[in-house]
Amino acid sequence: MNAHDGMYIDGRWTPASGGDTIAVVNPADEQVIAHVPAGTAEDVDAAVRAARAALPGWAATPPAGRAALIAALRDRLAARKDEIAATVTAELGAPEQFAQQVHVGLPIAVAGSYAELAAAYGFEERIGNSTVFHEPVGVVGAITPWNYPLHQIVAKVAPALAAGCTVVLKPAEDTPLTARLFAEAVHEAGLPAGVFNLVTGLGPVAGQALAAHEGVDLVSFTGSTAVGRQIGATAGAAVKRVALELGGKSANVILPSADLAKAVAVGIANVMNNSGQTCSAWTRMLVHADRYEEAVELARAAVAKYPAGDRVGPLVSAKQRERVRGYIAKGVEEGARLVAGGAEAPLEQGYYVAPTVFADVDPGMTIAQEEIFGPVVSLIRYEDEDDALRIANGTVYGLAGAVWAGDEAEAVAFARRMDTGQVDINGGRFNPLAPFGGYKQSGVGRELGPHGLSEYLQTKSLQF
Ligand code: TXE
Repeated sequence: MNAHDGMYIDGRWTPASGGDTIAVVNPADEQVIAHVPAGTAEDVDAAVRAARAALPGWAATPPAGRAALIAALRDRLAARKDEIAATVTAELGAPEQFAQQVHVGLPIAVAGSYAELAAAYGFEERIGNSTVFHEPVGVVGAITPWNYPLHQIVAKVAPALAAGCTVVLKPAEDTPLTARLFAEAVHEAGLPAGVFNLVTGLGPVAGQALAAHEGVDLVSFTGSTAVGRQIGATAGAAVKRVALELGGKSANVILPSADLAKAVAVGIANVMNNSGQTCSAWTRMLVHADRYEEAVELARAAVAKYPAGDRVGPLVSAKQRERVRGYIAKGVEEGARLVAGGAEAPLEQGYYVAPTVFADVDPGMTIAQEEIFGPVVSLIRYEDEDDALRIANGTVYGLAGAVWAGDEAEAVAFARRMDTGQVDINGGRFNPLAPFGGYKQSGVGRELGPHGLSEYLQTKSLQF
């Protein structure tokens, strides 16, 4: 067996305990490109044992030592940037440039930020007559989705390592090849054996076993709300820490004073990126009634610049494509006006969905309430600011959002009233240190920056 056909456990490529494998499919041409082992509960157990054994040594490594190894990991990822980007393109279908810049560029920046934070973080503080130590939670079970295969891994593993935790990763079954390259980078960086372990496998088998394992102290999950609920319940019953990053239905609120053409163009691009498979995507565009038809025409023109194919890649799987097409059909059925796109397949081969814009979307419609996770934007009309706020806050989710206004202070005032974890003002700019995570049913906990690091810590206070 090729060493890399196994799992990465205790610093070694280890054969899986069972013979089952998972086929990895290129969603652009529907061809099988590889097989990976389908890990079992036994494999998960071996990985958790390795992580437990490595915990005391890693937790006791001074922060500067942990920082140096995270920096080495960042360097290894950067050195293999092209190969990782090509792998993301092959297993997710991401357009090449987007794979390079976002899928790989962003996690390299995040890994770099944790190399710095590990060294600089205040793991010890004085409060009155007490000394408070921020200590690692322990063994982390990380369960990641396929939509940003490398970023989702780095956003969990880098802060966990910075905190002094050890990790068992169960990546999504659709995109395990990027996860294997990450494990290779960990190995090349020289992290001690057992500090990071990888078990590929199916969610209900390997994922379930990891979430339920009594040797895991914290489960960090990103994925669907349905699975997140189950994981939260399991963790609650075992009284163990849990972090959940779930779905979103983010509002892009364009106030009357905004530059409408810019807001609509950037809003459409935001949802077309990654074919709409972004939990923070601004899928509901809220426009004042007076400028609504103008916005519809701008959206029609903007989406025409994003044809399915090179610009907008396929969805990750046939399952996701059918799900998204189902939502588009539902939108038509419930009476929304199709401005562009539709449920028909735009290309003969590959899991593509036509970039789609709906107008006359009522805030209560299914397409305005549920996460579609495809290149679909809904334009919703509002009458005044209070109405816009009611609509923006009127879903079970609260992950992200955007506000556009002529005056920044006006946009900020509106953003402060939104029930959501992150808001971009007049377009915003990605900040790898800003906390990311949900209000309401979008999740529990935060990722990125110092807030993301603190998720992996627990406090101990000594009184003098
Ligand atoms: O998610 P799953 P799916 C949303 C998005 C998408 C929908 C379905 O709306 O259309 O979820 O996607 C593992 N115990 N998001 O079906 O199943 C699984 O192996 C433990 C939003 O792909 O939740 C994978 O590693 N683990 C999102 C991970 O959970 C289990 C990103 C996510 O898969 C498990 C992805 C179980 N019982 C989808 N079942 C975001 N928030 O970014 C599955 N898994």
